[in-house]
Amino acid sequence: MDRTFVMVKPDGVARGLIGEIVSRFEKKGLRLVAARLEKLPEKRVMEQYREHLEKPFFPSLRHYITSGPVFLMVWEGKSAVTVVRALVGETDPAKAAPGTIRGDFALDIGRNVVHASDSLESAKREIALHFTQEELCSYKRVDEAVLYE
Ligand code: IDP
Ligand code: MG
Repeated sequence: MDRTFVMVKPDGVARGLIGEIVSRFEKKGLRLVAARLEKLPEKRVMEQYREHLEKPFFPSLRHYITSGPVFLMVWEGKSAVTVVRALVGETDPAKAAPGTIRGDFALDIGRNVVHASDSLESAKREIALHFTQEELCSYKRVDEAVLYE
């Protein structure tokens, strides 16, 4: 079982897409382990996007991510990192396939609705950045007996 970090960005929250996005991961069979609605402090945004600090788009990314509340989540399941990235779609919504979250709900790379960890390593780092160990819930879905071989 892997864990991954997912965040509905301020545009997604403001557009009322939290439920739709949560629903897609639930239907896939993933298990929600933690969640919180929060306006991110600058410091955590810098940590979250540390690989992009020097990129030309970073100032606008930082401004946008702190412009309103985000919905932070941890999802767990078989190959969760890979599965969630596939459900989210490509970074640029213009290239994201229909059926993906970005493919279905976004137009602009700077307003692409959702973030998801890109590797197990970044998932581990991002989960620890936003959640304490105590906030990560341990339970089973009743359908897990038939979801897995
Ligand atoms: P990802 O979110 O698909 O992992 P990254 O390359 O890690 O994509 O970029 C992080 C975020 O930075 C993107 O989701 C997007 O919001 C923003 N971003 C990336 N590239 C650009 C760009 O060229 N212009 C504006 N924003 C960008
Ligand atoms: Mg990324």
